[in-house]
Amino acid sequence: MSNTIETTPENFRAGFTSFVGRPNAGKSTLTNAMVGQKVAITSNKPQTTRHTIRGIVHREDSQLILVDTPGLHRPRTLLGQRLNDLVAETLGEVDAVGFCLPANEKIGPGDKFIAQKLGGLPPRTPIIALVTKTDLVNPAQLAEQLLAVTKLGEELLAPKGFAAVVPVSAKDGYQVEEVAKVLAQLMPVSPPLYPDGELTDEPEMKMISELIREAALEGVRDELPHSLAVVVEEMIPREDRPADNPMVDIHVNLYVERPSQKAIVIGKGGTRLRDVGTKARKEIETLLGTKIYLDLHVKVAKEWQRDPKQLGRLGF
Ligand SMILES: Nc1nc2c(ncn2[C@@H]2O[C@H](COP(=O)(O)OP(=O)(O)OP(=O)(O)O)[C@@H](O)[C@H]2O)c(=O)[nH]1
Ligand SMILES: [Mg+2]
Repeated sequence: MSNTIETTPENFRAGFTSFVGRPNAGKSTLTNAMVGQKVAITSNKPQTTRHTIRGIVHREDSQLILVDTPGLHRPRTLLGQRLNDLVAETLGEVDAVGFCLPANEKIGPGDKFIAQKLGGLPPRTPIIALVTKTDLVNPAQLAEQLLAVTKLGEELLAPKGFAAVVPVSAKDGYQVEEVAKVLAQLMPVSPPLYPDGELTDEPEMKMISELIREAALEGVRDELPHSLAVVVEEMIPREDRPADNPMVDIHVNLYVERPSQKAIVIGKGGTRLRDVGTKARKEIETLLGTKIYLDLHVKVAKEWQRDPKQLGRLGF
């Protein structure tokens, strides 16, 4: 019988950090890189993340709970408003904030809008700036962006400014560990808040619907990404399968806002939807560690982004 007594070092630090930033700033990609596993889906479409996702970063002397949030922007729909409210709510509850600004894009009104919101946080919440995607710029451009970001902090987060400004690339791993270190130092002294090895508290059904949405986002354009919602209706273990080779039937609805969008998602003769299914199935099988049968249906939920009742039904 093992008889180990769990002990934590006296100076162990643990707490919550929220990543915020404009849509597409690289929050979810950085979250995944720091956790070391995909806990949040990513895409080059804005507003990919639609709920807060906790990714847990375990280190020898710290535990960081990263709260990845939807990109903040001026809302145009009820969904957009709900997402912004969600971020605001999250910000009030964390020990530090990581404000993500891409190295390859000039600071714009969208960033200032966010910086102003951050300026309204309790003064004890440290805010660090993360200059993301450094692999996309040369050293001179990076230096210029670091200066511009520092200046933004001095202007809008006076008198303290940013607690730190850290360049990072989630793509090539540059400084990912440094971000974890800087944030860990800002966490309160506390024992770990999650069991060792737990990387997220995302429910399985949610992860599955997200992997399907990620696959479906690939290759669609214009307003379609915003119009897409995915709901796992049922997961049923298939009967009569050998115990060492189980299979799960997963029934999923993909919602779009208009019949024309339904046609795009399905594709000619159903080819697009089949490709989405194939791609998502592989990822879901890896996640669950069993074979699955994925049954995808596309439905129209008219204007769901603006309709309180439909938003509720879709989980917003
Ligand atoms: N080259 C490069 N691309 C990156 C990096 N980080 C993210 N990206 C890309 O930037 C795009 C947006 O990344 P996400 O992580 O989904 O951005 P996000 O901030 O979570 O976006 P929302 O959830 O929509 O707010 C994707 O196409 C990523 O592959 C990086 O370090 N380098
Ligand atoms: Mg995201």
